[in-house]
Amino acid sequence: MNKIKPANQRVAWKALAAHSKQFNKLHLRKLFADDPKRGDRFTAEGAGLFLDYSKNRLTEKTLKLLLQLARESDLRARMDAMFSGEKINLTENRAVLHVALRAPGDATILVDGKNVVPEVQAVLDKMSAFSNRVRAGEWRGHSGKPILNVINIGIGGSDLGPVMAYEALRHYSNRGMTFRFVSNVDGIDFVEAVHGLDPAETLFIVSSKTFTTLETMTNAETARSWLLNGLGGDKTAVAKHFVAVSTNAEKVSAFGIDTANMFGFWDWVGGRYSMDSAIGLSTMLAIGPDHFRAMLHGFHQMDEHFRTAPFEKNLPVLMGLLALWYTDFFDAQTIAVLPYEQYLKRFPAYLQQLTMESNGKSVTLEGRRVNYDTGPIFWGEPGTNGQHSFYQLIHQGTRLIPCDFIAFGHALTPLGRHHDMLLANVFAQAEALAFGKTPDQVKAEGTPDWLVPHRVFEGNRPSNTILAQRLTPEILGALVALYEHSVFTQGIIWNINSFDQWGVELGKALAQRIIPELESDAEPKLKHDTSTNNLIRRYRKMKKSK
Ligand code: G6Q
Repeated sequence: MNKIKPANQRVAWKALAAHSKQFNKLHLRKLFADDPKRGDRFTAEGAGLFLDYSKNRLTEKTLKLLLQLARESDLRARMDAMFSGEKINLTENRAVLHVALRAPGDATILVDGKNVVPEVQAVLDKMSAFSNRVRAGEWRGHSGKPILNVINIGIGGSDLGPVMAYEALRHYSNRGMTFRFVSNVDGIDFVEAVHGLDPAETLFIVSSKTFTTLETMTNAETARSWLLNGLGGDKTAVAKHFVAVSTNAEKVSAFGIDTANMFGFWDWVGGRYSMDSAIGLSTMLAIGPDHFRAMLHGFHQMDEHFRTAPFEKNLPVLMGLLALWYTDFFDAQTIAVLPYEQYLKRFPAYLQQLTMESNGKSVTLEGRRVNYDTGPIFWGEPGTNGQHSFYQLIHQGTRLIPCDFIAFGHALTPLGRHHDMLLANVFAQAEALAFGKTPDQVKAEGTPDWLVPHRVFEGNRPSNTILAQRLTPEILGALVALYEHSVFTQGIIWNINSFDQWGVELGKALAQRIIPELESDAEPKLKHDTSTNNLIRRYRKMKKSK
């Protein structure tokens, strides 16, 4: 590959570094006062989402330089490489083609000379046929009862997307069915997931790309025992109560699941980019194939927007650049994502994996240590709850925390004045963060002098506001794709691999070594550091004493 200039050696980066200094003095109050059109100017729309990014520390010049940085970083060419199936995940020698999962049926996307779109469509059709049968009560359990409970067993990318999508689209879900999710190897997760359920009416989806993941395989084995215990021990029951989502047919069959009931995907779908693949089977069972297809359409709309919109009007590009702007030029450590929509309560958790597993990297694609900051920490909670807890720090703390507010024009179930109040709050928060309250304003309210500093709001705290008409399956797809491509944009500029996750390996390997040390009857010869050795010994003692 071409030798790429370190990101911070690019002309635009250096210009941004110099330019960022002027923001020490430049307040959003002034930026708005000086430009009556600012609130219209810094907005963009695409795939049903409206982005207001005017309440950011930026001027036309900032935007120009950020866009120049994107161009200097070859963003357009790298996007084309991803969309055309090039193996841009260099460390795993894989294409990165989640966009193929939502491409229209007549599209052509080649991987190693083979069009993958027909295979994607075939899996979707198979998922649809299966979902329809289960939802209609035609797929019967071992004892002839219809399936009323679906439990997805998976972790990481095979869990967070499905849970988030189920919660987000619950309004559209079949309320006659129960959906639960088991991820943690902590047995309590399983115990609670099956609590009160009848095995005869329960279907397990074992979702694991590799079908080797410790947590998932442990939970799947436990689920099989639970089912067989509940159904009298007849092993043929497994076929009616277990299906698999995996790329590993051999392991699926070894577990005892008929590969006819396996839904496949491909190595070019990364775990955290897989909620729109067969990993979304639980989502499809909940909301039905039509809504699932609508979600894919929303993803695709945003893919097309990202691929074709000029950078200055391109939502993922703009959001990616803004995230980078604060991370690298203002030393911001985190970004808060604050959905004013209760159904999106798991969206921040989902985004944590998408953003941090993707861009939590400290070497470039060529393996050189970066000397600039990469992936910020993402976190958040739905509004208005967060307002009564951590917003204090965002408003008056010492740290700069850019916020993404997400809100909708309509509640899915309107209830009196609730929605107006909810939206009033989101607009008020963004306004308060940007403009704050000066000492003079505080004094003018009759506040005694000694109290004034405590009641001052500096303001100048940046935020994006994302609005959509209502939370539909399409809009959820567009929203997820927005963040996927924003993450991509950042990763390209930082010149890191957003698509591997070697950082999760070491702990996994060490745990495998420690498991027998905890379980062996004989006292093990421990060769860890003294802290780890002591902890292991103490745990062994704790196990023995009641
Ligand atoms: C995501 C990661 C990771 C993965 C889980 C589960 O991008 O690869 O979170 O999804 O480790 O892996 P399996 O699906 O193979 O069980």
